[in-house]
Amino acid sequence: MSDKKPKFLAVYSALKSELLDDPAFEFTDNSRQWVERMLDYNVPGGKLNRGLSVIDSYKLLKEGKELSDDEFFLACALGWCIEWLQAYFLVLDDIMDGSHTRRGHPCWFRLPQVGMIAISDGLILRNQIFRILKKHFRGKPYYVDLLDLFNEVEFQTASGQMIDLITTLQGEKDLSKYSLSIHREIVQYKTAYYSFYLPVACALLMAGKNLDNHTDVKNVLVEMGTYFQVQDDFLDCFGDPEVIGKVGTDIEDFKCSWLVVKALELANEEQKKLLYENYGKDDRVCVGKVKELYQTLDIQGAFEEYESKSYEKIMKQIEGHPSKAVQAVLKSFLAKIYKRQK
Ligand code: DMA
Ligand code: MG
Ligand code: MG
Ligand code: MG
Repeated sequence: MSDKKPKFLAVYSALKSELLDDPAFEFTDNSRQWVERMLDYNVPGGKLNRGLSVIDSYKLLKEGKELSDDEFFLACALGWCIEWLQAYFLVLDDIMDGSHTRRGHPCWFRLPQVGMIAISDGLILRNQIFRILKKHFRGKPYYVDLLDLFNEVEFQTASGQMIDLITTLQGEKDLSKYSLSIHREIVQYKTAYYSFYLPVACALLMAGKNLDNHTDVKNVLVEMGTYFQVQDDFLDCFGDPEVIGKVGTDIEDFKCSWLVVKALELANEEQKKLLYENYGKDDRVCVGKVKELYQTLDIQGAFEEYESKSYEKIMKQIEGHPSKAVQAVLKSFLAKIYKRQK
């Protein structure tokens, strides 16, 4: 199905039209134009992996049976709810991280007319998820479970963002406090649940499954999500901005990134001192020194080792799963992200 993406994008247009005609709010031309521009700028421009994963997962769970038009639309709508959730978190994340670019364009809040209106837009994006769910899933037997799922995952992600941010306060006091276990906790919460567990959980609910019976799938997906965020940390420093569409800010922001944790592990006393003196400074020269140290310590090599070990570990976990259909879902996910450049 190579025409999946255009069909998925067509559902975006349909959902957007519905939201712009939401009878619960009296739109003016002005507010309607604002929301439309805000949506087009922030929702559809990413890789769409999370959204498309819902369709793929649902298909695999149906073991190859063709989806009806209705089923296809619903799987797309859930996929878009995840893309909306992601847009909401990214709009706010870019403010909090002081980022400049996203998906090859200035971050939404960097646009002169937008600024802190972006916070309001984030809230609108968040609320629209539940407008979409209400309109299309209210009558479904799994509606309550769907609401609960989105609420739980949003709570996990927001909590992850909080610890991502407050951990830097500790790092500023004593960088050597950063550890793999702190890093793991942050990335699990801020990234793994919404990016990996949520799409599959949506598909499971649509297929009439009870999520309580699928904690093993959840564990594999959380492991995959963790690996995905380590890649994100790596690309923040070593990725090509032209390819990833954003310029990294983790070093300037004092983030508890996988790279700095690894560097602390490998550095001698002198190199640690260099890190203490230059990490977390919004200064080109300091950032350059940190990057240079990463090269000296061959953090790139350490990452490659992590990447292949992690791949093997996840593959083993997947192959231990009793269902071939579930294995296929998980393997297709892993294949999509293994050695990704963006
Ligand atoms: C982002 O982590 C996590 C969420 C929930 C948006 P990040 O700040 O490393 O993401 P990015 O590198 O895309 O700004
Ligand atoms: Mg960020
Ligand atoms: Mg962030
Ligand atoms: Mg990042």
